[in-house]
Parts: sequence; structure tokens; C-alpha cells
Amino acid sequence: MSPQKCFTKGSAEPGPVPKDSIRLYSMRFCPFAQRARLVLNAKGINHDIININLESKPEWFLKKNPLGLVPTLETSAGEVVYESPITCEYLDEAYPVKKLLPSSPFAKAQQKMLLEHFSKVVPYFYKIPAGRNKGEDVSGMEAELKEKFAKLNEVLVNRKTKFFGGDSITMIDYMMWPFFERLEVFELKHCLANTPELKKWTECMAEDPTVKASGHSVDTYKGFYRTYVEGKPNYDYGL
Ligand SMILES: N[C@@H](CCC(=O)N[C@@H](CS)C(=O)NCC(=O)O)C(=O)O
Repeated sequence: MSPQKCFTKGSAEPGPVPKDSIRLYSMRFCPFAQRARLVLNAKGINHDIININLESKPEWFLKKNPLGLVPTLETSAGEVVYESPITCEYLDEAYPVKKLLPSSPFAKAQQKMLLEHFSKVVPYFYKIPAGRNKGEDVSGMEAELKEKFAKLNEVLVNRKTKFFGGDSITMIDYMMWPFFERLEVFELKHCLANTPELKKWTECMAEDPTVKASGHSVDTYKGFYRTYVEGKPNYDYGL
């Protein structure tokens, strides 16, 4: 079986995590798991990936993470870490090469506060496409999303930097990116029309080699989301 294909209920547990490696339990289209993949790749951490069928989870996966969510990390010592912000911070601390979080306590707190704000934006990336699929009028929700984008734009204007943590990419950029990557897939790109700095940020992010290596084509995302909307998500779509 190709290593990318997902493991389902009843499938045998993969072998132990090699000594010099760390394992990510993931799903190819999950934006939260993509956060951890971005951090693993940006820092050049030796890792393997086990994709999970989230509709039919292997029993051994539920034993590792009772919440049953990806991303989940497992070290060679059998330590398990889950919840995307926690996995990403863990990776940054456990592998100090190329730090993504700032060392200043205040700058780090600022990134975490911004992430809290951003967590209130995330539901729109789900609610709007779902509403549209049901034939609902989503213009009100789109207007709210534009307001949230305006606030993010203001952060960049006030900071006078290309990225949210400075002039190079840091943790907060990788935490927000997976959702922006899906704007085109969800036909929400027009919501960036009045937020030029934020739009520029998306363009700069799209040029980052780590970002380029972590995503899928718009067609592949669309193909997967079609299967998701039909209630039969094909986690191996495109393989
Ligand atoms: N708060 C979690 C959210 C992760 C999450 O919702 N992952 C989804 C896939 S995109 C999942 O594992 N869903 C499985 C389920 O809900 O049972 C995080 O930040 O890691």
C-alpha cells in the first residue's frame, strides 16, 4: 500500500516510530494537520506520516488520542501530543533548529493572542461553503468574514511588516495559512478585495517553498470536498 493511503478501522497498527524520527497522524486535506506538516517541513524534522480515515478510525489511533483528531504526534519514546497549536509549539521547542516562535515572551504572547482571534475566523471557512451548498444566502456571513479580514489587514498595516510576526515567516503565518490556501477552493477569494496588505501576505505565503510543498491543487481540493459534501469523504482522493 502506498504510504499516503489512509489507515481505517481494522487495519494493523504501523510499526514503532524509528529512533531518529517523529510520527504525524494526519489527513491529507485537514487544515489543522497541515499546520503540523508545515512546521515539520519548515524545520526539516525527520518524520513519517500516517494518514487516518476519519470516518472509520483505527482502534489503535483512538487509544493514542481519545479525541480521535488529527494532527496527533507520536515520538519514538511513545509520547503523544495533539491539538494543532500544541503540536506546533511542541515541535518548535523539541527541535530548536530554525525557531518559528519568537523568544521574547511578549512577542510569543502576541502570536498566541492573534491565533485566538483567528480561531474566531476559522468557522467561516466551514459555515459559508456549507451554507452555499444548501442553497442559503451567505452574503451576510461573507460580509462578516470581510470585517474579520479587515482586522487582520489592520494588524499588518500597524506592524508595517510583510508577515504577521515580522519580515520573515514565523509560526503565526503557518498557523493561519492552511485556511487562506482554501479561499479559492471555497470561492471566497473576493473577500480579500478590500484588504490589500492581507492579499499581499497570501501572495508572499504562496511563494514560500514549505507552503508550496504542503498543499494540493485547487482541482484536487475541489474533488475531495465534493466527496465530503456527498457524505462519503474520499481521504485518498487523487492518489
Ligand atoms: N482543535 C483541533 C481540530 C482538529 C480537527 O478538527 N481535525 C479534524 C480533521 S480537519 C478531525 O480530526 N476530525 C475528526 C473528527 O472530528 O472525528 C486542532 O486544532 O488540532
